[in-house]
Amino acid sequence: MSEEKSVKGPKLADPVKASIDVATQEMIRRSHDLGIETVFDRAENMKPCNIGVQGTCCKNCAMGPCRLPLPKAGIEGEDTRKGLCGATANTIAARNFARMVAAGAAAHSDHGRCVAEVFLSAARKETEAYKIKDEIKLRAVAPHLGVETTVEIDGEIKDREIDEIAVEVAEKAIAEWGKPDGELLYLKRAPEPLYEKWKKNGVLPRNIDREIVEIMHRTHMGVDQDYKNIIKQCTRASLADGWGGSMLATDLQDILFGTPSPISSEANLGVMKKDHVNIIVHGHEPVLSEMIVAVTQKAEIIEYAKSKGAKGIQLSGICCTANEIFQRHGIPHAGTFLQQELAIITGACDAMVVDVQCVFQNLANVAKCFHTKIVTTHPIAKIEQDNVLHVEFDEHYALEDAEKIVKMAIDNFTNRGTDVMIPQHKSASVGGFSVESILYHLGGTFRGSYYTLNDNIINGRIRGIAALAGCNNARTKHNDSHITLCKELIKNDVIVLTTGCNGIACAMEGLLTPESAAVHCGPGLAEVCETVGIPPVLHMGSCVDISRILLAATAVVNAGGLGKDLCDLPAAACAPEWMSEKAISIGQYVVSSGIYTVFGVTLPTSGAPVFHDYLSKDMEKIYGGRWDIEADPIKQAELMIAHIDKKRKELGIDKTRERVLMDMADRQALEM
Ligand code: SF4
Ligand code: MSK
Repeated sequence: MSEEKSVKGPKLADPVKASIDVATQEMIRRSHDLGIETVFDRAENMKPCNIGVQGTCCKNCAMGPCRLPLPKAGIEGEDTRKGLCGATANTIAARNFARMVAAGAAAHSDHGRCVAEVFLSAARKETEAYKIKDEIKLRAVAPHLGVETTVEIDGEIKDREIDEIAVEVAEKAIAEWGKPDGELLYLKRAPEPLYEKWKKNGVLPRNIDREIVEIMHRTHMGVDQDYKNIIKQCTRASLADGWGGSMLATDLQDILFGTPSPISSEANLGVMKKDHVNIIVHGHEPVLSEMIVAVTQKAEIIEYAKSKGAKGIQLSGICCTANEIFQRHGIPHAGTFLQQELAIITGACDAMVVDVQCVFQNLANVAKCFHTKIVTTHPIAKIEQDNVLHVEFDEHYALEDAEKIVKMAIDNFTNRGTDVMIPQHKSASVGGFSVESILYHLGGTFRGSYYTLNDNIINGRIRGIAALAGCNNARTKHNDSHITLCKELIKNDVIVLTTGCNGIACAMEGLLTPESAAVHCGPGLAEVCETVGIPPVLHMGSCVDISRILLAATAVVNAGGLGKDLCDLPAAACAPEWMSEKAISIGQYVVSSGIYTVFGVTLPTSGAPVFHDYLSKDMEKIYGGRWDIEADPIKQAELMIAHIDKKRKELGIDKTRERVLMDMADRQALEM
């Protein structure tokens, strides 16, 4: 039964209506008992602006804001709505959408740039803290950036020194943000027909920064006033994110910190420990969190914690920082985006260490009610409240900075009050499914391709592939769509690849375990999972790691039998609870890469139906992928499965068949 407290003043969220997660519900109740406001309550008291939701409010000059809501009766005849300058609803919605793409691409790509700069310091041996960890991946990535891995000496081909390769890779990578000519080097990693499609349509990104800057120029008052032309630039900037900044971030992080391979852990607020120093890292860049992991594992630091009366140090994470250290070290997830305030409300969080993106300013207000120290670490992301500490992280003194932060948290353990309540709920999880580790599990080192995965898709045991990603959104029930959609897909034999907060939600629900296959999957997928020993939901990392999904999909194409382009695959994507501008950039590059993509919640295009139709219909004719909008998670699954079935039919694999081992000739016969 739902509950709502009737008190005067601001409305309080109903815990049962706010989240499907019992730990979250418990902590919302506790926040009410303690009189602490959270995002769930704010969502009750502030409703979104209807015109903003429709995407048709323009504030790009001081003659506005010009607001162009859709008339209640709809548009009959010609759409005569216009702003003071004459901008149409389509122009305004497209400009707003483009600015979201620019912000999202900037966030991912600036993250990538930061990693590239640290990588260069490590390659040049200017820092002791960071070293090249995965030499195999460095050698694999180098050719994609035009860096030779071998050298001819006296007529003999020899491997080049790893340090030499690393410096050159770093320099080539950094150049991708601002080189004066050419195109992004990673674009050629895409299947050839897709690359050619981008080329033909004039959307090959020139460099990462330029495409983002150009969006800001084109959407300035009085510049680009053709929604189709604006969306073309959205495609170019978003590709610079997915196949540029994000992909570089993933590769360089893997080389520096290790390419993920399957690793087990736990997820939800119950991972916090009452008798331990609890440190939570939150944000996105593993450059900082990797150092915190290293410091918290040092024997003398653990001893220091014990000297303060703690039994040890419990490190956990929120948002994509959590995904980064989960996939490489098995550090547990404390929760998703919407649980950040709740982690402090446990009373047991001694320090929350944040860097960039998805960090609530209200953390500072919540922390005021407890002993929790909020530590900002990034020069571009400070919080103005005076109870927030800023320890600026410098890669040249990374371990020292991390040690300072960890010791601060340990010292703060003794200030913890007695009113501590950590929900007991947590679930086991297995993550670390990089493109490389999927190759090991679902491919075959023998053939060096995704052979087994393709074989199981062709024979129908696996119906198709779904990529799930994205945030939580306080306008929808926390984790409800993530979990309902995911369960519906695996029930229908669709294997799920997950990143971001969707991955954390699935971890909290126990869907990242091989055992969950027998409980939740259709018979085909269950059999594959059981045979290979994998979960039906493969956690592939953080938001920038959606680049892994692009490359995994490319590997599936290259393995043969499922078409020649990403748009041929029986695959679909969804961000059921999205909220961030990064999600819009992701959606645009996934669609422009040929994948049918459903967004939940709402899309800021509804006030401009012609523009919306362009995204949801016309884009498919150009790139093979298209946007769709559907708030109901069961319907999202139905749409995705219908698309997967359509692609199976086009591939000629729509008839359920007995499993047959196919040789290359059979596969070639299936090629379109
Ligand atoms: Fe209004 Fe045009 Fe200015 Fe936008 S750019 S605020 S539509 S006058
Ligand atoms: S953290 S962008 S809330 S997925 Fe990448 Fe989660 Fe969305 Fe932030």
